[in-house]
Amino acid sequence: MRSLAILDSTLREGEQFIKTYFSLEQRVMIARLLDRLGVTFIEVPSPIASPETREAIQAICALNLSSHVVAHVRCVEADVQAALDTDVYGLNLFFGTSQELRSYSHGRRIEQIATEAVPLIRRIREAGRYVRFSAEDAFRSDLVDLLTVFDAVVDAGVERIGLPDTVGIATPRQVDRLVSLIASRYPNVGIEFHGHNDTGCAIANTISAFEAGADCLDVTVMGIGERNGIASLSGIISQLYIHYPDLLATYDLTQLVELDQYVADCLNINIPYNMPITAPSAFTHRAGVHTKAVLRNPHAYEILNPTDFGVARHVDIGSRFTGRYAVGHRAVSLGLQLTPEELSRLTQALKERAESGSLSDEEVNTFILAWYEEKGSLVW
Ligand code: HCA
Ligand code: CU
Repeated sequence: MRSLAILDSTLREGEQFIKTYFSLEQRVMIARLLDRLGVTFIEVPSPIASPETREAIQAICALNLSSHVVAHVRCVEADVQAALDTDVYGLNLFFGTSQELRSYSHGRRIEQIATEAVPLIRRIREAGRYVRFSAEDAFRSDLVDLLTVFDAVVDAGVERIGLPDTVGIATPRQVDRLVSLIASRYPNVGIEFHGHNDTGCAIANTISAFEAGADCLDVTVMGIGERNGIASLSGIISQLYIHYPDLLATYDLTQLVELDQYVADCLNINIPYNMPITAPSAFTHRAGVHTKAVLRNPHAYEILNPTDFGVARHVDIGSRFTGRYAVGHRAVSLGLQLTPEELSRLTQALKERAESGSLSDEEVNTFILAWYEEKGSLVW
């Protein structure tokens, strides 16, 4: 079986999201929750960012988690030294290789990038730490430039090379091609993929990278990050759960909802309505056609079993699209016996009532009970 590492970057990329500010206590709590879930890597910012950040990194390292703590650092002597002076497991180096970043960000030529990165990689290896090198903006980089840099850093001893789609420009097919090419050229190092969501392709691109040979996938909780973020942890987990369940054997998936909710609370936001698995409506069924089938067998419209994630399925019957079968089911759960003819009339009445606005579960129950009593008074 292939192995796969999930790298969660909520504490690094996630802090680059406009709404994020994590206190020390929150950073530590997020690391604990990620560890409980079972991610392989927890990425933290460079300790050079601030004394508070350094303190948080050390506090997280002191937890002795099973997840490996890796610091995201520029290929700069001072940054590397600061990270080596902490107890992190490893260093995730990055250097922009595209024309855009070389012109407007750091101003280096390709040869200079390799020359500056190589001694730092050697140093990190000599210090006995894990090291990964990412070519920032890989998908807008010239292929020859990319290979020039990767040849040098692989030779210097990196354990993984990173292919970030920094601006979210790639299509799943482009990701497949580049990752396949890099995987066949460097069979002895791992490949990490980091996909931004500017065009909504982050999850698709990240899965495409895995299928093409990447062995480390970057995510953040709810996909938070720079601009509109990267692939979400729950999105990647949902795909793996369906297509590669063995890779999640060591994960405790029941932690996911608590983790997303915790980070949402830190940010003072709701979990987005379309978040895989953790959205409040992720397991809610509404239309009559759906609810009928789901009540017979959830598998009809569900590919993820909510109980595996510690959450409950919800069958909504308070809309104008409600159906007889689901309404009958609810009536039975309320202890009512209805004839087929009564059930048809009740369903019709409920649909008419819902034309002026959907009803909550409680409102539906009240409506059904009131309708039943009314019917009784008409009968008796
Ligand atoms: C950044 C850019 C980065 C780095 C990813 C990586 C990106 O915010 O510094 O190190 O692999 O998207 O390129 O997040
Ligand atoms: Cu990024």
